[in-house]
Amino acid sequence: MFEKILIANRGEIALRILRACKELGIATVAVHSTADADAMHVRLADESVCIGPPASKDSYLNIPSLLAACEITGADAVHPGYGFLSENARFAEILADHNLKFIGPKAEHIRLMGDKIEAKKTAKRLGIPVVPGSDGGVGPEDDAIAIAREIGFPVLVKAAAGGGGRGMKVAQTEADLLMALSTASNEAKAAFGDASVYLEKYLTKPRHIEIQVLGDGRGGALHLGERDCSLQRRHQKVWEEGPSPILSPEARARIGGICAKAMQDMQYLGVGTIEFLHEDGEFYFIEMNTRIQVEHPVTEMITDIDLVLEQIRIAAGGDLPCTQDEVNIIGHSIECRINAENPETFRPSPGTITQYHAPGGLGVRIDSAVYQGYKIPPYYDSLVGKLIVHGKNRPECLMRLRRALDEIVVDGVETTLPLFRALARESDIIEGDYHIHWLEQYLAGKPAKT
Ligand code: MV4
Repeated sequence: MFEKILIANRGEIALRILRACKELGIATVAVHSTADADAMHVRLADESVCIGPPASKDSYLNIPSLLAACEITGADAVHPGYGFLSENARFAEILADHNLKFIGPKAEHIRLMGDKIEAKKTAKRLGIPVVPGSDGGVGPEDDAIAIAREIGFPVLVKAAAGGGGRGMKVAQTEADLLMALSTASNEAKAAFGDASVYLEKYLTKPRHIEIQVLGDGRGGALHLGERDCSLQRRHQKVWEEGPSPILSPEARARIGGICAKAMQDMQYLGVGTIEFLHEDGEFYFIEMNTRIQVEHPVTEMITDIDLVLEQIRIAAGGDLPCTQDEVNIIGHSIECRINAENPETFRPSPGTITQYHAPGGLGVRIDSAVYQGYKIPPYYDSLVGKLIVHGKNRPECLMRLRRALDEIVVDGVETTLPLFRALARESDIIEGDYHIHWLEQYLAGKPAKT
């Protein structure tokens, strides 16, 4: 097992990783920018190193500074959390070159899944159902109109280097297609330095359902059920839950089995998420994420498997925690991402938290790194914390969620809590009747207060 882990992240996920390290008896090194000197992850770690000024590119993304921090403290492994360097294959390779363990998948798999065209080809080859589309990139030499006719309109132009909704354009008809291709390609070139684009059938009202997987890197792999992350705004997840309100145990076992088999075949190492769109009872692969995700607690609550702890154990060469037969989905869990933002305009609201009270009681979990008097800096994402609730079924989970949302206090900054208090009382939400456009339609129908 590792002796000392450097946590290359901040905020709630740094704290989450620290907790797993404590349980495993592993010493911890926090790194921080000058803006995060007062952060909770710095206080709770065994040691800390300041790695640069506030801007992420100069601190949390600064590879030479991180290597120096490992060297100074004698850390033998690095946990990247999510965001920042978590899906940077080059970082994983550089750590290996310095005899440091990257707590995450093999660099080749990170790189493969970072290219959405290659990821989709791999998924298809491994038997995962994919969205009908161009088999590979669509270049100037290709007859895009013929490909799109074959797929059927509307079609979606996606960037190979995109993901998370960046660089997408819908073409409703043939007349829109050439414009959509050039716009998407130019935007992709500007944003990612890679102009490659591909075409997919545009699904109009799907749900976003993702399967959690875990592999030992030697051909052993499990699936841990799904999370329904359809409630999003501008490609930012807002509310995640598991199991999906619309999936039967048979459908779960089927798609989960396909995903686990694919991960066995590629000898995947560590945690991963296979993202699907789901429409009319069918799953369509869109992307794979090779990191621990923000919403991982939903899966932890319904499987009782500590995903971050397992990430660390597996990176150190350990075995999977159980067999597929031993994975049981128990009850229901919902996570609300509480952001320091105006709940109507979503404008960030950094500043000092003047009053803070964490809710408690049966089935209530808070993953957060804030405290009363903490000043949320303006340089990073606006996540204040995650409220995660568990119940033996969805109605009980919603009941506990409403109670916890009424109890929590976060004053001094604006937060998205009022939005969650409203959502937890909406009939479509209570019935589980929503899709990827539901939240934006709901917000558009609720004019902002003057
Ligand atoms: C799609 C789609 C419809 N059809 N692909 C957006 C983020 C990226 N991961 C994939 N995305 C989409 N891909 C096809 N073929 C609709 C979206 C999409 C979306 C997906 C998941 C959650 C929210 C979304 C919001 C808008 C569009």
